[in-house]
Amino acid sequence: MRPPLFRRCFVLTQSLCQKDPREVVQHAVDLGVDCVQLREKEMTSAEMFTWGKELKALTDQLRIPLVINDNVEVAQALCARGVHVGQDDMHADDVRKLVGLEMWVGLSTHNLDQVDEAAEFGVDYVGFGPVFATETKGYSQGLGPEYLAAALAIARVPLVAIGGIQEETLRFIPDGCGIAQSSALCGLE
Ligand code: 3NM
Repeated sequence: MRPPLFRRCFVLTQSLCQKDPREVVQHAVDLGVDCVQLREKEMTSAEMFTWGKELKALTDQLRIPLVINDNVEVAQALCARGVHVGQDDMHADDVRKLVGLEMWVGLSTHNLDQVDEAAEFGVDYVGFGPVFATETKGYSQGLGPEYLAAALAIARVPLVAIGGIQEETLRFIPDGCGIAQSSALCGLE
């Protein structure tokens, strides 16, 4: 399998941050974050572009990639490193056709079939979750670390575990698996 593109992704939503999100990003990078995904489901494209432009300048300065959740147009306008889509967003195949080969395409997956088929869509990595229960997305139960290990075993592209990954749950994540975290990092003081 190809090596991971990043090891620890900060899934950033401005409204979840306890402090100025710019400071939170800086702090997260000091803790080892090597990718930021901008996930702003409530913002208009224009709002996302304005905020994303500022964030892009910051991530460029910090020399880490910026990935945009769901909005291909904003990702392209910002010259972001990648775009991440869910199962109900634009199909990963169509995203790839739009963005070409230079931009990363990431896809959220939630079961083994989705992990297996993702490679056919030419994605660069898959997110897999929720591994643990998480209030961020309203999941009261996670898929569990054993199912994560099964997903990792069949994945043909790098896999990033997501959902409820906190200090206490980190030790259940197998080697070779990237992680993506939202609340654990948005809550940084
Ligand atoms: N996607 P936290 S779980 C954005 O299962 C997201 O695909 C998930 O936030 C998936 O780190 C999730 O606070 C929430 O649990 C991640």
